[in-house]
Amino acid sequence: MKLYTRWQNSAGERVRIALNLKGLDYDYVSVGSLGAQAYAAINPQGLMPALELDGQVFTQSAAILDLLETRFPERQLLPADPVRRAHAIAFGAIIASEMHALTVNRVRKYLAGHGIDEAGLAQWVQHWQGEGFAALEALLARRAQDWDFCYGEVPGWADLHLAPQVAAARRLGVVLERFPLVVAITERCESLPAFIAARPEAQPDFPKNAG
Ligand SMILES: N[C@@H](CCC(=O)N[C@@H](CS)C(=O)NCC(=O)O)C(=O)O
Repeated sequence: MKLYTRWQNSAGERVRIALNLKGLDYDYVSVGSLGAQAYAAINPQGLMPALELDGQVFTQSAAILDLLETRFPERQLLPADPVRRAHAIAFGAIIASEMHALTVNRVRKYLAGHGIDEAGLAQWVQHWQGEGFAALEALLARRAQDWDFCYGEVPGWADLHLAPQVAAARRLGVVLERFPLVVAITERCESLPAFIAARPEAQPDFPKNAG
């Protein structure tokens, strides 16, 4: 199994955490080591991550996570209970489909190239991240139980979306004090080997001069 990713790739970090939680070995392929054309032949969208499994390439982190969940079911990432499962999927979708999609680097670059200045960009990021984290915090506050992780006593689908998004928000200067449950659960995740090994600084292509 090959994972095409890059050290700083929060969608890829979700998949790295999932692979680690499931205890699956994989080959890390740094997309930077391939030319853009070579990678476009692997993933026509040119985005990371992509997963190669059984001779096929799979793209989009949500689809990759679903594939891993069904193909390697031994350590389930989604709760078995259908209600909790739906909440966990919704939680991940808020992050992947809305918060991340609206503030990802290429969107910020596009806005910057279309007359939005630095203050406007910061406002854009604060708005979408703030709105997203407020929804996540509210969802966590109304859970059926005060679990240690988002939707259970072990980390899973929702948590592997949350931790990379919090890290990205911190990089973008988003203030998270208003979201104590988000922060507490993220800190719990950040102390676990599966999450630590997925962090940007733990990746083989992490630049030596990066902070
Ligand atoms: N919806 C996609 C998002 C993938 C995505 O936007 N990846 C970013 C990095 S986190 C990327 O490849 N950026 C490179 C680029 O925009 O050229 C997924 O969940 O896999």
